[in-house]
Amino acid sequence: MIEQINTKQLEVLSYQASKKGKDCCGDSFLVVTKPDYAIISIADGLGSGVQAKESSEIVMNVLDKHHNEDLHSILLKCNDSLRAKRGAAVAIIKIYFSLNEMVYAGIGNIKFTIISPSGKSTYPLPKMGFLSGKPISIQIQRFSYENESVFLMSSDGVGMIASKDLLSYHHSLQSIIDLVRQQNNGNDDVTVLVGKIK
Ligand SMILES: [Mn+2]
Repeated sequence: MIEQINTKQLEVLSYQASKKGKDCCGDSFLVVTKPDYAIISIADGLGSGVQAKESSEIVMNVLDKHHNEDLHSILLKCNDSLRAKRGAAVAIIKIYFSLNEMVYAGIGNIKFTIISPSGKSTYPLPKMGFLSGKPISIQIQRFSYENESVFLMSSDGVGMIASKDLLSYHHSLQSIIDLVRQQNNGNDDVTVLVGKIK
């Protein structure tokens, strides 16, 4: 399933597929676009199937309700929401358009890379672990970006695709999605968000 979001400031394409033999994907994602900021996030529920989906969906629902808050308090709320649930890995970016800045926080294995028009790539590393209601240490990373930067966020089912290659300017957003689809072997849930900040 491919979905597209296109606003004045942001274009995002998403692709999601379930693990082979599963009728639902344990990953969830959310894109929120506002005039002055945007939120982009993927959560990967531990395991697969319905219980994984439940955890990742809870996180996205919390995020959807609190996207106007700062990333630190959003993450604490997401973590709290998973008490007595399976748990989830998550990465969130919040883009502040007028500042040309974004903040990033990640816990667990969701990859995020952003490449500037001149080819400079930034890939903030997540903290190890996952959200499960237990105390977490949150690390917020803030960096500036140039307009026309391209980014990729993906769950671990996307595997060993070099994001640098993916994001080279020879590819359109659609061709990046096509490449991910071609390489998908069905061994895990797959979620990918590729976007361009205009
Ligand atoms: Mn996974």
